[in-house]
Amino acid sequence: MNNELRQSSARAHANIALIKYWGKRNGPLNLPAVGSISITLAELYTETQFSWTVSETDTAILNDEPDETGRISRFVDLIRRRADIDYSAAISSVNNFPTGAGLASSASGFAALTVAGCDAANLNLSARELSILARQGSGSAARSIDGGFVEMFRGVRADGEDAFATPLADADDWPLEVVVAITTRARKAIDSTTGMTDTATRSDFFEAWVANADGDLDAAREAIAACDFDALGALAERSCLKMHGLMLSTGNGLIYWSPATVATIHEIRKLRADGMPVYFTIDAGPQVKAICAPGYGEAVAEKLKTVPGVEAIQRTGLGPAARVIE
Ligand code: 2P0
Repeated sequence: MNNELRQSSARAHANIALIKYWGKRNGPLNLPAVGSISITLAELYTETQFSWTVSETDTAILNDEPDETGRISRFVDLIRRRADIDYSAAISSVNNFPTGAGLASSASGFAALTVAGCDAANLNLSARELSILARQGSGSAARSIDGGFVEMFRGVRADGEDAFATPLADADDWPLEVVVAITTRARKAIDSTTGMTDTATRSDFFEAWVANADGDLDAAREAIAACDFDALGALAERSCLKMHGLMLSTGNGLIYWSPATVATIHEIRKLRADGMPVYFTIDAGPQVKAICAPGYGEAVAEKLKTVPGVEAIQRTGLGPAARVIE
């Protein structure tokens, strides 16, 4: 039992996968069916304050709204068990970007919670241990523990100790730029966890998706090592389209795109045909993320602003690892 009522705050950045994670090999431990490769984003982040309290219950306020799902409290149980603490937790978390709309808020959210909670519990965990813990909150959160270019391993073990993320390259090694085209700020109808379960059990294409993942990961790792923008961009676009094909092919036919999503895809392909180094990726939501070669973010943002239905544009570079803040 730790008698000290410590508190801590952490900041973790959102990430977007260039080679996508979709589907689980184990639900409760959040073990991914495929590995993934992501970039961590500088300008999109979550800040979380975590305090131990003598209250009877946990409280978690996420962007001014109480968490009524119990998901946060179940995650804090993992920290309590590990640190042998039986206090309740008071958590307050703020995203500087729209929540639950395909901008990876669960990634930065659970990564920030992991770092702040472990610090408040006086646990001194390695980045790998933090990633394994964050994964149990949300699969993509394992990647937001690290900065720059990050690879998440699928792992084969039943206990998940080999399913963690690790950095491939620093943000400064290859300062790609990202332009996020926000096409709606509404929360998505089907959350990722539900969508993934639906896909794994109901898409005829799921086995092919899993069988081809390692080849995409190998090729993306090589493209990052060589700073080969066209190779990485083409792989990212294809991984995104394969994932959305999988989503479309479930029994429920998951369609995360809006008309403006499709319009933005076509604009990005037109820009590329005109010589602009830009590729798109899209997650479980309607926003389009344009991946731009260094120095092209501003020009791409100016073009995407004019696409009908694009409500807002957010530009970002690549960001750092999750960390404790004052
Ligand atoms: C990714 N996504 O690789 C993929 C691409 C969305 C589309 O990881 O069930 O919120 O908590 O593990 O991490 C979003 O899924 O899902 C996600 P859970 P998560 O970024």
